[in-house]
Amino acid sequence: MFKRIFTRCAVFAAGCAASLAVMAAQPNVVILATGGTIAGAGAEATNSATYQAAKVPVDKLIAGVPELAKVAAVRGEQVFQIASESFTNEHLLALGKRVSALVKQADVDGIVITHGTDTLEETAYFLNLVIKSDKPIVLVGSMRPGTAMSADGMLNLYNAVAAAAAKDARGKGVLVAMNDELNSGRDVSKMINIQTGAFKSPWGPLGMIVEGRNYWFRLPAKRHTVNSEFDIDKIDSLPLVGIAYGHGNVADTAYKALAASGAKAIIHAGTGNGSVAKNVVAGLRELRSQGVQIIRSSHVNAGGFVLRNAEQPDDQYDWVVAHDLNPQKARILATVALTKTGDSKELQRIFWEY
Ligand code: DAS
Repeated sequence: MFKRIFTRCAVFAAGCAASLAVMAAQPNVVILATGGTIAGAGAEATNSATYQAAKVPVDKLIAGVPELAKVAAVRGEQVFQIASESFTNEHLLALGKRVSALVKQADVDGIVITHGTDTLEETAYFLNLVIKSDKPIVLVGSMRPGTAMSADGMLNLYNAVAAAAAKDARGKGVLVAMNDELNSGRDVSKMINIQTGAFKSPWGPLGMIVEGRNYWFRLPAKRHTVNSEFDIDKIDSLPLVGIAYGHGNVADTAYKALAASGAKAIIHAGTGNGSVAKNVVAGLRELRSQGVQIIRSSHVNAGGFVLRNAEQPDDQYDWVVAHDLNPQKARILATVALTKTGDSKELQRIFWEY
């Protein structure tokens, strides 16, 4: 009888040791939840677009994907519970500082941020610029709430955690895991606002994630994270930068209103090659003379590309071009860059390098 009890204890102890060994071997991933559709809920399974965002708490998100435990030891923090169109510069700063504190911890191997899809691309680029770590930081959202048929949030979250737990995701900058793709936080944008394949990079994804494994095809070419000159720990406020849309029959009204509201820079979301209507040029030059930075971007959807002195004499007007960054990305870079310099030539260098 003693022999049987001893054998059972030995088996139990071996089981505990094995599970402890697995847990000890598993990477530690922290999920920072901010809200969005991935935390959304609709009334019916047919409601793929009619729902309330930012309802489901992080512990329920984690409980909803038990398979996460197979790829990482996961814990969650509810940083915000908002729809991401309502993100402010203060939200960006608070989230950035939490990420910065966590990546410094030896018991944190990677971070996942669940986020609304509307401004996910902005937050991803912001963190790409200011977090001084090569640990994987992966943003993830969903295009459908978890209550809908063929919801995409569960698999997106599983993929994001698997990527954040993987050593081969280190040093690639901030990543976005949506629809089985791994995109650069710099390049990716929400190109279609109703499909699970909404997120695209004009220059293609960095890789794919299939059944929890990463497959890489290219690396980021621009400066990010550890080789960025910006550091969230040295930023305590972010300047106001506005965006004004270029279109037919445009006037300089919006540009002047943004400047009057205190914008330190205005992103011109221009047509084509960031073109500026001739009856807006004088207004922009006047704002530049008052110290407001003018940054030409393009609102061409699948990827604008603005060249200096192509259709506008940027050297003569002392304007900056946003290179391949769309207006919302250009706003993020200008906001971060202006924490360090107000010199337009320095700003242009930064737009070429980041
Ligand atoms: N309102 C959107 C947001 O929170 C919902 C979503 O698509 O995540 O960004």
